[in-house]
Amino acid sequence: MKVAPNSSENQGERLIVPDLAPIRLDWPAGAMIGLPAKESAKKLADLEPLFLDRAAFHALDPELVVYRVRSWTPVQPGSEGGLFWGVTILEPGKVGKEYFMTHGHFHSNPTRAEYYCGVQGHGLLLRMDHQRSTSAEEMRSGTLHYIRGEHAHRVVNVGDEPLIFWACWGSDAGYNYGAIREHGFGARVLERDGRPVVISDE
Ligand code: PAN
Ligand code: ZN
Repeated sequence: MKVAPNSSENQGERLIVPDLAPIRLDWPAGAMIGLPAKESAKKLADLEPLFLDRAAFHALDPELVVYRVRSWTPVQPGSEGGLFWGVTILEPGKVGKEYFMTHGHFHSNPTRAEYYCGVQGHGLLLRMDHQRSTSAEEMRSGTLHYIRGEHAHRVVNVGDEPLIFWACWGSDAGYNYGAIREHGFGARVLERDGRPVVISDE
């Protein structure tokens, strides 16, 4: 709907000029239509130090795409007070007994929280504080997760179909991958007797 700037209904009002193209989401498919969404992919090779079973890791194709992230960043990364929007599509699979997972990160700015929202598949959201206390929470279609700014977060696909979740986070949240790359999380998710179990990694 367009409102004419000088119609009798809005005399004297200042109109906001829309500077962002409208977009549509295909929620269950993890698709964003009609915007300059960026897509990035993480391959096994990008996740090299994270998995427990080194031999199993090296037996797999390093070019295998483990997950894709589509994101919309309508303001500059790092600008204060803006919001980013994105979706992650995490493939099913395992390295040895360990399920495919995202790299995981702390936000550089620990005051910047995030929402995750599951739309397809079965996953576990791992959260970890700076004392390495780690918890796991089920993700399924319809689950909504509020992640505190100070908590590291990683998602593990424990199902047999792609796990799709949407996310909203601050444009000045930033990513700190280093601590996770070096020390991992306080727990891992492994398959035992056909079921996922969360085991301490301390
Ligand atoms: C998400 C993640 C996305 C991929 O958008 O960046 O799921 O996970 P990694 O960044 O750990 O590879 C998010 O948490 N943004 O802040
Ligand atoms: Zn995050």
